[in-house]
Amino acid sequence: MRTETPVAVKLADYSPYPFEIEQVDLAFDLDPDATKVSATLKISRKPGGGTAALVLDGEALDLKSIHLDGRLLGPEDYALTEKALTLPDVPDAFELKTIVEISPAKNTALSGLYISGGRFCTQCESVGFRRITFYPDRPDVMSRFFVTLTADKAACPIMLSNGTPGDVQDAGNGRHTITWDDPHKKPSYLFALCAGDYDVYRDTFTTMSGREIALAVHVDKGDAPRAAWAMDSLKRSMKWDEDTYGREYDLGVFNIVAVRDFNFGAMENKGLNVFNSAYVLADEDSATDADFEAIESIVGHEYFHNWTGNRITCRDWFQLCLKEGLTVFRDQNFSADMRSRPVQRIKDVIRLRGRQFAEDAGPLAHPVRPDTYGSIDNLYTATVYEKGAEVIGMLRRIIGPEAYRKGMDLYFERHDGQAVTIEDFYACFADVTGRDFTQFRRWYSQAGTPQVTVAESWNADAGELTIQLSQSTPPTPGQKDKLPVPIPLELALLDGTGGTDAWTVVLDQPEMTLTRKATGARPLLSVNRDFSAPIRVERDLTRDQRIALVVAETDPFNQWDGVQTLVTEEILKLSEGSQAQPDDQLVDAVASAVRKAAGDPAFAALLTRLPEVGELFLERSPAEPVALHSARKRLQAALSRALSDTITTTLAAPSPTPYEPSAEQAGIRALRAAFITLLGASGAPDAGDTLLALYNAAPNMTERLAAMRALTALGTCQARDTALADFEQRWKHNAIVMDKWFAVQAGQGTAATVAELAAHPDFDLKNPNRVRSVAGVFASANLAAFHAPDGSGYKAVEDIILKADAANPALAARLLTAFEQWRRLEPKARAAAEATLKRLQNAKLSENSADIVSRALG
Ligand code: 0A1
Ligand code: ZN
Repeated sequence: MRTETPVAVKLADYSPYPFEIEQVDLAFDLDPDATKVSATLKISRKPGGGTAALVLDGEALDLKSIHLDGRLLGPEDYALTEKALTLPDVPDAFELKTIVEISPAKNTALSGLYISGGRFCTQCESVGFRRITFYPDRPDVMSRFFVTLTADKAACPIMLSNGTPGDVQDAGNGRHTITWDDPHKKPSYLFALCAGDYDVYRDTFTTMSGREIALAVHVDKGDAPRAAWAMDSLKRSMKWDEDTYGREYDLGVFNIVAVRDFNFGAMENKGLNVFNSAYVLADEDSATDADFEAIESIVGHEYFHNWTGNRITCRDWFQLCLKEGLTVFRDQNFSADMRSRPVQRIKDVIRLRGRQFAEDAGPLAHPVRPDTYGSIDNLYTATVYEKGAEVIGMLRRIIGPEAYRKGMDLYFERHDGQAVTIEDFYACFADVTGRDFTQFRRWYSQAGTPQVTVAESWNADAGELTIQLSQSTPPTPGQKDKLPVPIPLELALLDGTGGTDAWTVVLDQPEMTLTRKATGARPLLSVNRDFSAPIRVERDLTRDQRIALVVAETDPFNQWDGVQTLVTEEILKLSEGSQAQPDDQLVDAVASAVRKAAGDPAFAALLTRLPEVGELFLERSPAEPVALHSARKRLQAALSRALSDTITTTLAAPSPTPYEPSAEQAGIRALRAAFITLLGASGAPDAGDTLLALYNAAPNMTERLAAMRALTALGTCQARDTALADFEQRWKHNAIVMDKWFAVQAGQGTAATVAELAAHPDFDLKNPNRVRSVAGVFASANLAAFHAPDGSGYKAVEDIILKADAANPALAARLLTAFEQWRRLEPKARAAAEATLKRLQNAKLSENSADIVSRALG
């Protein structure tokens, strides 16, 4: 039997909820198998609310009783379906009390109340609250919550919810009870509870108005020392939001809880952020610098949601980018301020191009604010998050930092405590600038990555460069014709000796011609500096012109991007012949850029990076991942040989001690790790021994993992086996670190490797991190094997998806997005991918997964 794809929800159908929920009193009698939830709602009909029935969402709830103003209702008073409870006839103001029973231990979907690592926790965004109690589970219904938790004293010495705690009271029978009061009205998706036995890492933060906030990070027993960096990141986030946006924290306590089983990175519940433990725990032995960086950014992201998401939330889920795009923009700037701004920009763009550009170029493309969706869980996409952040960045570039800050101040002042729309947000910027953002808002309604074509001509007599710009956006599903969007383009004329004449234009027409005077010889034109807009730039330049531009470039982003373009073109060329060898001149140019950047090792490390097959893929149709992978390897080997002396000298120097997770030290290690990778790619006969020696001597996880990954890339050999066995032995008791062991192998091996890893005793289908580290990494970062022409890669992933889907639809649906590029593939892989998708379409899939499969095929 096949599952029907979900019914589409439409933005145009929005209508306000007819009732006000003035107050919610929730009482949980926590038990893993049978938790009793009693909910008392003070409800009043909104003025003009007519005679509408009261409809409450509810799923997988075992209803025990309903009282209306103290009167027990019978089945004749309400209608109960699998998705809702309807009371057709209710007064204008009343109190409704429902009692339901749920089973956290059986909840494998990780939405609603579940158990992870033996402790209770919740995940309510977007629609998990309805799996806890009957409620209008939509973000525009905001209410005051009081939450009473009762649990076994021994199993749950700590019981947390949103807001401020009252005193713990004895409840008899070895149980105790506590009430949490959240003074801020909130939507149900921000509700959370966590209860269990934790180790707690505590600290305090004094806000700009002098209030002392009690901070606590709750982790597994024995893990407290590894929570220090998360705490440090939290305190820096709190200070940054005060300094940069004037936003102060608004409760007396702020709690973080780390859980092992979590579908996403973390969740911004009011005053009680719940984190995937991979984004909380770190120390030099067990975490890489990339892990430290990710923790800093995610802790910041969730904290920043307190204002952009919680105090002001979304009217409906179509407005998801209102909180997510804006909050990603805020966390990216936090990271840039904590570290190097240009390096951060490059990393943000790598992520955007790798994930969002791919999404925009395939069947799952959708606007930043879609006007229809099937399954809400599938809307947490790179487009909503990453492109959503780029759009805020463009807004800021167009109006300038001061007007941006004024607009944000007005937004906070005008909409505090409300659930609003993108239109409300832009009205604030229109009011402070007097500008009209109607055309700008096309960035929210049109999918697809705009392409800007740049042509130039030089008039030597007039000393004038004429620049012709044109834009077009390719068709995407459901959107054939596109209108021009306003594209802020940062441009500069470079004289080759460091002289830079920079300015910004907003390309808001299909075509535009500019002229710019220059003194002296013909200048070089630098376009989309700092990646000022999320576009693809098309320029007809020769390789020599591109090299000259890289040499003359004064914008670090464009310098890096110029190298990326050069190496991309080279790999694409190499992929046309299996024996073709890289051009020496090109390799030397890249090697020399790397050497020149030695003073900024984090930047130098990025210069050694070759685009991933996933990015190269987008430049070809039909695309041959196997040929692209092989071409990429050949260029990597050539670059390794060209840099061999530099690599040897750099790696012979000691790694910085004592270890600090600072940006400065991380930069030095990033270059060391990049050189370890290149060393492995050299093709030298002794590479295995050298890498094993580096693996054994590595003083931190960043370098150890780089060595293990490089060894794994060598294929089957003794040195690789020795390192993998050693790593497993050392870390078998630490799941987060073991995820790396699984991921390294899935990222380099074949379908057989995936099958082997899935058969490992520590492979756990119920743990999203573990499933992602095998199937997710294989399908998104090992494209030559995933898209193997014989279909073996698809089969390996299909087997895992089918099993995962039965337990956790959100997880399986996300894995399925890896199929999104199937139409672009060479004929054999394409046929195998299509056959797989069709098989999946006929399987009994969850709504989430069916939604992705039908859109991918669509
Ligand atoms: N709002 C969170 C992301 C998130 C979304 C959905 C989840 O479960 C279905 C969990 C987390 C964030 O942006 O961090
Ligand atoms: Zn978020």
